[in-house]
Amino acid sequence: NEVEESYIMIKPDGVGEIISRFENNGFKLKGLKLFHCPKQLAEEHYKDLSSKPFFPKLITYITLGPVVCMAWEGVGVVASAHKLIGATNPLQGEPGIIRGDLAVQTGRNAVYGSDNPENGKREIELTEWTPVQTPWLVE
Ligand code: YYY
Ligand code: MG
Repeated sequence: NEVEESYIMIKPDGVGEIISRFENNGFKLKGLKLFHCPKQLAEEHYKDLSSKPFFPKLITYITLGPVVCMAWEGVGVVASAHKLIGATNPLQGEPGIIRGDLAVQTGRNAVYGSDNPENGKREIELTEWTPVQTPWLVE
C-alpha cells in the first residue's frame, strides 16, 4: 500500500475526457503539460520496444503532435491506471475502459500508462528533463 506515481500520457489524438477518468478515481494530479515530444525522447521512452516491428510507427504516432504528459499520485495508482486504460488493442476493451471507449486501433490507442512504479518514476523524470520553454528562457 505504498504511495506511487504513474506517468500517464495522452497520445496526440487523445481527448480531454481522459483526464477526468483519473480524477474520478480519486488520484492526485501532480503535474500536467502539453508537450511535443522530440523523436529522440520518444525512442528513449519506448526503448524496451526498440526491436519490435511496429517501433518506427509507434515513434511516428507519438511525435505526430503534442501529447499531454501527466504525473498522477496515489496508493496503487499504477495498477489502477492500467485497469482504467485497458488492453493494448482497444477492441478488447470493456465499456467504461478508456481505450475501449475512446480508441479503435492498437496503433492509435490514445493513452499510455506506466507498467510499474519504477517505470513511473523514470518516465516522469524523463519528460521533465527538457521543459518545452527552456529554449526561450535562456540566451
Ligand atoms: O502497454 P501498452 O501500451 O498497452 O502496450 P505495449 O505492449 O507496451 O506496446 C506499446 C505500444 O506499442 C502500444 O500502446 C501500441 C504499440 N503497439 C503496436 O502498435 N502494435 C503491437 N502489436 C503492439 C503494440
Ligand atoms: Mg507497455
